[in-house]
Amino acid sequence: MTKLPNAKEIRPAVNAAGFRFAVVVSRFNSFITDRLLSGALDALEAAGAGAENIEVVRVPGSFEIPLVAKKLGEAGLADAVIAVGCVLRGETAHFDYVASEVARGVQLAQLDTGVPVIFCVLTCDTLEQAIDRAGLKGGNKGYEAGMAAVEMANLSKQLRPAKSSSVASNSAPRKRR
Ligand code: INI
Repeated sequence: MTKLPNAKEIRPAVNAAGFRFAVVVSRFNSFITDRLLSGALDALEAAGAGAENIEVVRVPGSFEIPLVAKKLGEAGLADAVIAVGCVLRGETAHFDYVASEVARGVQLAQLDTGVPVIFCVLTCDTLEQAIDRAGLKGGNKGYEAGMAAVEMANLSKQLRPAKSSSVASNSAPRKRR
């Protein structure tokens, strides 16, 4: 049981109305990424996002996702971006480079711009594993990503810096000089 039952908790709403979203989708492995995209769009629609507030941008491969996510964030075109890709392990080290760079780049994009970028890039050993995660057999990671985007858009709005500092209210009033 918690020792501080009255501690303040910031709970983001799961309501997408009024927010703008962008989905950056890799064409590489589109058999999988198209399904992840559908899942993400289903989630945004279920949460109340308007179609006119959703932008879908396609890129050649997962490696290209971070740059576009960053540009969307910088341009203020979205309250949250969803990065959709699928990297499948092949016989060479290419997988490792693409997988690690897209993860690193997506994290940098959101930290640099302050706009949440949801990581919906599958990194799988086999096509079978990707199929399992793209809603063809079980759950769709795209749907989860869509919901995460709605939550992060709300949370970011709630955590926007206030015009007058609320921290200051905890400290002694400053004397005028
Ligand atoms: N891109 C992917 O999204 N998934 C892959 O599995 C993949 N593999 O295996 O090569 C892949 N390669 C393309 C890469 O993302 C770039 O588009 C390409 O290297 C051009 O920069």
